[in-house]
Amino acid sequence: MAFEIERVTLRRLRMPLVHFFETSFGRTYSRDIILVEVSSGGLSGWGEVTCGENPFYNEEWTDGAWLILRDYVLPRILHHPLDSAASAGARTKHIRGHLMARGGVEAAIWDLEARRNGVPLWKQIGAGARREIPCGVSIGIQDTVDDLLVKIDTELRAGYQRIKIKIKPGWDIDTIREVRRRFPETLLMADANSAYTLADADRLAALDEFNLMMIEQPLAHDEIIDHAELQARLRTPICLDECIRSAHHAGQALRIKAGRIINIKLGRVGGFSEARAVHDVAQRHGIPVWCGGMLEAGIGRAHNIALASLVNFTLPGDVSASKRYWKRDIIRPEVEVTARGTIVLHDEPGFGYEIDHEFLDSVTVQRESFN
Ligand code: OSB
Ligand code: MG
Repeated sequence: MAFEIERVTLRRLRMPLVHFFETSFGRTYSRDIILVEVSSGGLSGWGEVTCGENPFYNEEWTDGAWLILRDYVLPRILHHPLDSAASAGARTKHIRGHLMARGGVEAAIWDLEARRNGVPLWKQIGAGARREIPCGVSIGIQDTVDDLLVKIDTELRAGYQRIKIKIKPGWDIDTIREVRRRFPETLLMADANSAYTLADADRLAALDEFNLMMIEQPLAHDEIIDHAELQARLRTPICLDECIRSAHHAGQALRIKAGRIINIKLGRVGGFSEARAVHDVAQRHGIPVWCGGMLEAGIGRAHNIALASLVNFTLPGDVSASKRYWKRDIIRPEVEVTARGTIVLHDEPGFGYEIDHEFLDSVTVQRESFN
């Protein structure tokens, strides 16, 4: 049944991380996160814009996302009849890029649609292939290898099924050798966030001996041809993250064998419709996917959990417990991980958790409603 978005509220939250998170492109101590609330017929759907505070992972950043939403996305969404959440993405297709900003709105509309139908979001997107999502953790670059080993040990004791560590030139071969010496059997992978070039192929091939599950996005954020060349020289599977922004990209990358695994991030591809399409392309190629993370607060985290219950999300993802990021999350209950290293799906309508409005208000630094 068609519906119309009558009001959109944007909120900008400021939430300090419990521990800094360092990647090859820099260190984050605190997150600035935009939440999108779309309202229609007395119901609200919620989405999270997953871009960083700086345009370093991709070109998007919080300040820019606010402006794109205000000036370009929301005018196309408000008071326009929508047949379904699946048709929402097309309303902003004329905007080049800015997929995380657009994806935050698209995801909110899916959440709204699920609530209108009284079903959990995972059901609304056609997922629910498993009741429990297998979970891994992403561990940033630390000040010392000892710090890293302690962190890995803590996460394994908590039950997480696989460990991803961030790497960059100088924090790679020797670091991974130490990790492997201490944890010979652990499912282990490394994420370079585009820190290398094809000239580093020998250095990356030296990682083959450590039996990594995969190396994530070793080369440029916008590059697939070099990844194909590198993959041909590595035994370790390459997992593509930054360079896959659409199902079309995924199809091209898999056709030229640029990687053997895809990390799907809801925001990076512009929302649930495209995430599902990327998932389907990978499945047709016999390529497994897993759900990436962007240090989300509770709402983005809950959306990731729904997404990760699609059938081809067969590998443990980067979706983990709220308490790894936040002293207190904006949802109740917080996202928790079982001793088996899984997150159990919730059955409530929409994204499946309550918003802790009092706490949300206390971390909101900017708010604007549009109607
Ligand atoms: O490349 O997967 C990435 C965080 C910010 C930006 C990029 C990435 C990440 C992570 C963290 O690896 C995943 C998470 O725990 O949310
Ligand atoms: Mg990554």
